[in-house]
Amino acid sequence: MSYRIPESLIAEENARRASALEDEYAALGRQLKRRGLDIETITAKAAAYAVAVPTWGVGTGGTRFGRFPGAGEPRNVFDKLEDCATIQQLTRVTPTCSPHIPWDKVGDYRELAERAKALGVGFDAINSNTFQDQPGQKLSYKFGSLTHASKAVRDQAVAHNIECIEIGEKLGSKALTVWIADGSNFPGQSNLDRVFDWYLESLTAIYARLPGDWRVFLEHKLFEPAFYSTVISDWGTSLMAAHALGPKAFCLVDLGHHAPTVNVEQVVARLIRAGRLAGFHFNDSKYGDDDLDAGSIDPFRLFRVFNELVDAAERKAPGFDPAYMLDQSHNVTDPIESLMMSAIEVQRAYSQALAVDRPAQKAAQDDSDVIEAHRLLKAGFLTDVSPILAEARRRRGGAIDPVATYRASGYRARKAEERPAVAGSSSGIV
Ligand code: RM4
Ligand code: RM4
Ligand code: MN
Ligand code: MN
Repeated sequence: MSYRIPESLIAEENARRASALEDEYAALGRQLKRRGLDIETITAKAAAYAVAVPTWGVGTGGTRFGRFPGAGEPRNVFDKLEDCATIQQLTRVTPTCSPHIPWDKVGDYRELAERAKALGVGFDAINSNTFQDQPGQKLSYKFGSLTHASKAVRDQAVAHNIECIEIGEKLGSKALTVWIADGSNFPGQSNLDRVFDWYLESLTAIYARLPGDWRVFLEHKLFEPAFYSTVISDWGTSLMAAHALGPKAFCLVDLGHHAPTVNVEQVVARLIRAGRLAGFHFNDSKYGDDDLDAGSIDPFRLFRVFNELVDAAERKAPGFDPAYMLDQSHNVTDPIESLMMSAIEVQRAYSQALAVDRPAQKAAQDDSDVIEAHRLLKAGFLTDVSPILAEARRRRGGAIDPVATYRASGYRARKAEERPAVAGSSSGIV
């Protein structure tokens, strides 16, 4: 039997922290009340919030220079599900995981779906992969996939995406996320207009196979691995494609996929206005697509994104139903610890955005009172909502302090014994 953290350990750990939490929660409640805000409303919303864990995130990642595997890494998708379930068990904010094909390919998807159910996790959007060649694959993606100059390669990439939809149906997914590495490294290498035609042609074929209640998420990225041009480089290109494809096509915002000074929250506001915001791949970055832990570099940016989301939810923006996912690479940390922290950082940004006095801010905006409007926004960001997050976890059976509880359990050491390292493990981004 593989090790799972006993509920009794969570209860014991929580008991030691319960009275401090009660004290801090009551104090925060009083503070918020003085500001005209109700703590219980924010706690209920924070508790109902969910963000999906990427299955590829629970393995140790790497860079093009190397990868330093961690102990007890998941060796296959069943191991990955266990780790995802542990993250959910302690944080209660990650009830689903987002699978990646073929990294998570298995012979029997019914067995996989049953295992997930038994572990208490569901499946979010399924991700296709035409940015690597797989063993035994007939044609190479070296020079592109859905936009390759050869029709045969494009057809192969389309067929892979359709296979992903079929797998996703068996797992209970309701969306396909398409990120392609297609682009060029040299000016003149490809025709910037023609590749977009091929993209639309390929995506049209994939779109035609979407089940009625499915959506397709188009993920843009400005550079890497193509270093001169990327076919779906930015939200404008993504939105053009979504419009051309139809109402089930939406634009996915991976926070790391923009130029460093881009105002991402404004991109989010525009996509909401267009009714085409698919959702997010949360992560953080300092220089480029660094795939660092969400909220570790610029928590204020994360907050500003959520400020737009809360605003959209409160004004009931038409078609507003974003899917929330993490997408980051853990090269030097225990991925479970990183993912727990990141999920909580995302939930924190949401809760801080709920702590903005919006009617007062609107009045300040209408008066062109710049400082007051900004001050009200910052008041939300500067609210230490930690007691709200801990209380939301506690009420749902999670850990008041997930990282401390995880460490106390010795989970990783147990997995190191249970999961002897295998050559060519499919875990992580390598
Ligand atoms: C580094 C650096 C070093 C080189 C390695 C492979 O970025 O440029 O000089 O040895 O790459
Ligand atoms: C890409 C992109 C995709 C992810 C891969 C692994 O940069 O963010 O969403 O599937 O990485
Ligand atoms: Mn991504
Ligand atoms: Mn990325």
